[in-house]
Amino acid sequence: MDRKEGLVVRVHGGHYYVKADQQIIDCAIRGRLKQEQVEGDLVAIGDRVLWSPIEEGRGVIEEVLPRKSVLSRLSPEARGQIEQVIVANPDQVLIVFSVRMPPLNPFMLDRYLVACEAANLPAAIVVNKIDLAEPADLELVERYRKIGYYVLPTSAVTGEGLEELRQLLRGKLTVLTGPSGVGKSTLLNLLWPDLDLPVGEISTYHERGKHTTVVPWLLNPEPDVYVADTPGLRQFRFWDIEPEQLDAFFPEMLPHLNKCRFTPCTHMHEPGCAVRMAVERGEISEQRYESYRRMFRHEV
Ligand SMILES: Nc1nc2c(ncn2[C@@H]2O[C@H](COP(=O)(O)OP(=O)(O)OP(=O)(O)O)[C@@H](O)[C@H]2O)c(=O)[nH]1
Ligand SMILES: [Mg+2]
Ligand SMILES: [Zn+2]
Repeated sequence: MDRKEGLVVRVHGGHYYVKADQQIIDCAIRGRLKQEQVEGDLVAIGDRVLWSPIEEGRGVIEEVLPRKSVLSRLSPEARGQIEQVIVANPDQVLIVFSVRMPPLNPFMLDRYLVACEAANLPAAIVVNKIDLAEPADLELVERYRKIGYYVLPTSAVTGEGLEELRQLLRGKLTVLTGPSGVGKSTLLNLLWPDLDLPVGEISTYHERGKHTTVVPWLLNPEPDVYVADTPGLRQFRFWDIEPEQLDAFFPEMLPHLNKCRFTPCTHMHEPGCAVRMAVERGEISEQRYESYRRMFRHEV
């Protein structure tokens, strides 16, 4: 049989749009495949698939090739906990915040970072609207660089950081995420005007009820750039992280973890806690430690 390889760029209402040979093929799924896997987790954007043509522009997906990574969430409508894959095979997550309008909430940024660490996905941070920054805001950029995160200040107004952003996206499948209104679509439009994404309005994703399965397009603005623009934090598998696992998702805490007097140590109140001593010495930022405490107590 004539099977070809392709990339799933959109999933909508039982249709799977597969990009192959610069064409978009409207595909269904072979029934046999459905029986093999749990519904909802069959095929996601970012999946590489083998498909057979039926007629011009239409085909059937025969097989999903093994995934190297996933961004998933717990299906909200499922009884029990069913993992639903939102994006297959992402290489990295780009977390976009703006320095002002809306102001950067570091506790929320830390939730995104922890979600990426927990999902084992490399994360980088874009701090947009840097044209609106005041000197005190730049301390925040340094705080995250010191931990080891790649932090890229950008501005759609001055053009700062745009070429670096393009370089960051090249050769990869990137999940672009972050709060509404921070300028994600604006930045993509500046880099690739043909995308013509709507900006300046609250994305329609945010208006949907949580029972809607929200699956974004996989944008492919140039041959080697794939970007999935996902609406926000609820796409991440996050709520099932146990408090006791949290410390491992704060990279700057790792070197201290085996030095606490008690094992296990929650780093909340125990005497002789090496994490708290590192905070007192200024080696771990007080704000990051406060994020840890809030997440530990499920307060954020
Ligand atoms: N001053 C300034 N304004 C910006 C910048 N980037 C975007 N904006 C403005 O911020 C507003 C929101 O931009 P969008 O691109 O729609 O934001 P978004 O992140 O895509 O928002 P959602 O789609 O709702 O998630 C628009 O009015 C933009 O003009 C920037 O670098 N500086
Ligand atoms: Mg947008
Ligand atoms: Zn401790």
